[in-house]
Amino acid sequence: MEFPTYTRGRTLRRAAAAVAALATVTLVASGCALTAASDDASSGSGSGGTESIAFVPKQLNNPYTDVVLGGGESASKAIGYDYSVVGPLEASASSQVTFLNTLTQQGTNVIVIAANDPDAVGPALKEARDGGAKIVAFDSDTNPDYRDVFVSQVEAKDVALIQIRQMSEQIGGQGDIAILSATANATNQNEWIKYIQEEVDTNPDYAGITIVSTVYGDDDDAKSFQEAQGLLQANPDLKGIISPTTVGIAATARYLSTSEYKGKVALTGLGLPNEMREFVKDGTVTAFALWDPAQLGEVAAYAGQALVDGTITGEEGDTFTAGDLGERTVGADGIVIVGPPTEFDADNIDDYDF
Ligand code: RAM
Repeated sequence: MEFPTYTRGRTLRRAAAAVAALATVTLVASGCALTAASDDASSGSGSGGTESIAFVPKQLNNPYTDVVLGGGESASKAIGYDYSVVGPLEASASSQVTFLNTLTQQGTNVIVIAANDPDAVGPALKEARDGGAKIVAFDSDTNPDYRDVFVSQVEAKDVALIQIRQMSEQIGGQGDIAILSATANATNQNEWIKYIQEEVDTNPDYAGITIVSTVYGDDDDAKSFQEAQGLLQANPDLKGIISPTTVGIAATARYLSTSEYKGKVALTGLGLPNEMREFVKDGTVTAFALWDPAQLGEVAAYAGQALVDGTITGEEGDTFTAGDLGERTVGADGIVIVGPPTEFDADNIDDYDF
């Protein structure tokens, strides 16, 4: 499954936008002033009659986030909203609360949040909504009580099914495997892991597979690397690792690539093609999956606009147009699916640039 040609061109442009977003984020991080990093410093959030949209990712220093924000920024510009990004440098449960409080004080019209914890952000989001803000969750959902819609990359169960299938194919359906996740509270990670476990427990195709351990690299490169190393030390018979996080899979691949396990212990999960290319080419990784992260940011921005102008309220069946990406429908529980997932391997990885 590949993105159509028009999407490829857009992807390349978005990669450039992501670099710009990264530059912004780097400035913010190095200044240790984690405040709004607007495109145009003179256009404060919510000022001058222009609607404002603020993205609050799980953490700033994450290459995946940068690609999502590239899409969010270009769509925000297209709809004429003041765009900003604020967020923590690490993805701990309550790390986003102070940023949300500031956005509420500034009267931000749309808050787009990837939640580090479904409930820790609840009171701050409730206050934002009481002040009139629309809340779009993306990537990692909040408790549904605290947002208007959740823009989900792909159906959560499908994300899990791809990963366990790929793992099973790579280890011949037999053996002990482990999961190397992001943070322990992340809604998206926990949902995917739940469905992977459910498949292993109930699908006869996976009867020969046992998940022996789940560890957390906290979407921190060094910690993820150490956790990968620890998994192999603690489980000498391990046949494979599933890492449903771009940070985790890249760090695990780096560890495996120079270890005695290279080519012997399978690794799959969710990765950025640009970070995984060398490990596919050197034989550390056979196949992994992801969606187009920029589209996630784009659909989230358009969903925010549709909430502000009243096109949607978050009810099932509501529809809105996400720019060139076309019409999207709000499904059950206020979930909007971006899709589709793509599987990457040696044959197609050079076709992608994100
Ligand atoms: C990491 C984060 C993010 C997840 C991707 C696949 O960058 O954990 O939440 O969606 O991986």
